[in-house]
Amino acid sequence: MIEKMTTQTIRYLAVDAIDKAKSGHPGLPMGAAPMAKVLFRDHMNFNPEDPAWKGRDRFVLSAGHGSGLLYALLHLYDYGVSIDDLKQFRQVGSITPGHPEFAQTPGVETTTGPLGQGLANAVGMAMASKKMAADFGELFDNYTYAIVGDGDLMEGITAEASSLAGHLKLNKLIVLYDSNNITIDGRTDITFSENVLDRYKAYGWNTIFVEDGNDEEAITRAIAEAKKAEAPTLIEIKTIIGYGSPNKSDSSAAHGAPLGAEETALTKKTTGWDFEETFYVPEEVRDEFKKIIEKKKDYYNKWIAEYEAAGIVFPSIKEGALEAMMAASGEAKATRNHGATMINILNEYLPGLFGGSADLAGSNLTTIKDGGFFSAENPAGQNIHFGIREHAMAAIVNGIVLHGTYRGFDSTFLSFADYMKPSLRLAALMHIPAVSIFTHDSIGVGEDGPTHQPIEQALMLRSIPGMRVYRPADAKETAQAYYDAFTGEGPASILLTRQKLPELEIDRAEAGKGGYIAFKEEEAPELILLASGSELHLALEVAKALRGRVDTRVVSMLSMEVFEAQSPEYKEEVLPGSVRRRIAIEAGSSISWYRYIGLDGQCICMDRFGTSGPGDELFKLYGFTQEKILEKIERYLEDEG
Ligand SMILES: Cc1ncc(C[n+]2csc(CCOP(=O)(O)OP(=O)(O)O)c2C)c(N)n1
Ligand SMILES: [Mg+2]
Repeated sequence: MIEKMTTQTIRYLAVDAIDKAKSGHPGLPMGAAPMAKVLFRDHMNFNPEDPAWKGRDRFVLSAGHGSGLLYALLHLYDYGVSIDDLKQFRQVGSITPGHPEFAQTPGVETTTGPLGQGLANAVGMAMASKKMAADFGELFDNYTYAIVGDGDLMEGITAEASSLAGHLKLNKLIVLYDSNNITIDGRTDITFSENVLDRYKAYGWNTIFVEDGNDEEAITRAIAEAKKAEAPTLIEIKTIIGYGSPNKSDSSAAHGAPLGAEETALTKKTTGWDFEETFYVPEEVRDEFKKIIEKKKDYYNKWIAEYEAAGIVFPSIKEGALEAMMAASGEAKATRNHGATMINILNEYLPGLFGGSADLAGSNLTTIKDGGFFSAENPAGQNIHFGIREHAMAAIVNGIVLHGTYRGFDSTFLSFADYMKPSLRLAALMHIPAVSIFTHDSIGVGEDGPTHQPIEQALMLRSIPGMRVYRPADAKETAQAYYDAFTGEGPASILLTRQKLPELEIDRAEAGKGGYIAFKEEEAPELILLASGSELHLALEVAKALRGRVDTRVVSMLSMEVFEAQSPEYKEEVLPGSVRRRIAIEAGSSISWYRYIGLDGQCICMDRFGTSGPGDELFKLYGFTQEKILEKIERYLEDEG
């Protein structure tokens, strides 16, 4: 009796919250309540009083539209989500937003909603747990659980992440599949006909099938079995979406609209829930959850005692990283080569670097020497071979960072940043310090042609709120970019060249401010050239050639976002409002630059795709030479007067 009541309490807290909000997705919570209930009750180790406890099991609701289910559980487990909070579901400023959002609700491990991201985050979390166990001991060898729906399993990112998880034998990753054969447009037979468990077997996963999503005994047994496996496990659990609703269950009508007062009343009556009151939690149900919490706390206290006895010390940051990186520079090289130097110096100062490349390690140059490669056999490895799986790579790095101990990073060619965009966006939304290193910047890539020459990717990255984008011009700017990216707040992208660039002899005192004066005018600036990366060199040459003709200042725009964060006084000092003649030079889309050039300025940029050919010839072909730029400036000065 009490068992049925606890399950129904979870279901109807979600249903009532959705009805009250007149918005939300009741179908998943109603169908998946039993699996979530036994997972939390019988298997997950957690302590609501210490949500950041390093030894906790992680839970990801990848099917984030089912947020009502998670909030009901967080309420019943005393995470600080009150009945009033449930009544504020989906309202402005509430801790119960439409989809689960990291850092807004205690107990929410990651932001989910864009389908597929959550499972890939869970893979990253499971990798971080494996590494922690290898680095700091078995106390950290926790489980990672996820609930996914049909939608998650259709998404490509899930295939990438699951393939890697199988390869890495992440045996402590357990995924519950809410298999209800329904998505928004109807039954899954209109789009989805592969045998999912066979697919996962082929990925190297352990698979289990549970025929009846209401058979709580069978589900808890399946999870117990999964915990013994030597590979990650997918448990397909057949459920009925909107379970219990006479007119909406087993149809997409239950997916994304409130049941409504009438249907809710009918559903409650049909399923033997006789309480009139909405948001009702029977006393005996409250007592039941209290008992479970006490048991969880016993385990937690035992864990803490063992942890304290073990005297585990987490390494801390050493002072002096930026100085060491600045001192290492000097020789003219491609900025990707400077990057290789910087990440290896950083590794001596910053503990916990953990990341790698999507099959381009030899090109991205992001490998940590002597760090070893992470694998089933070597879970202490610091470098990750992600394989050619860019989208999952970025989401896995989010999972690694969210896990809380490691500084995750990824790398690929800049032109493939688009493959990662949905996960980069979520890193920014969560404001987590995931770092991406993108090499093979601009038409400088050359012979591989327009498919590989990024034109609009810097713009794309800069358009993500909270993403710090760095496009360094030489070794010292690369040092600054790496230091800032890995020690600052929120995500960062570093854009690096494949072609060699000269080393600049300029004052770097203000390089940490994102934009700074790289070449000072003789008396008062009559023209400002703004540039970043490889084009900064060109801008400096041009400014020197203009001596005597027009008094020119060059501003290096290493990072627009960092510059924007400076004081209005500093920004005015670097870009005085009175100087209206401004020219931005960047071998990429001009759109980023309009915020700086004003109505009287001009862009010398790349607003078209490039072509296959040697990089230096392409710079000539598209007008990125001193001569061509001087001609343009001459015309500009004539037009502007
Ligand atoms: C990337 C992405 N595409 C589309 C959506 C919109 N969407 C939300 S839920 C959903 C259907 C999901 O079906 P399923 O996972 O089976 O959930 P169920 O209907 O069973 O609750 C879709 C298409 C989304 N949230 N994310
Ligand atoms: Mg479904």
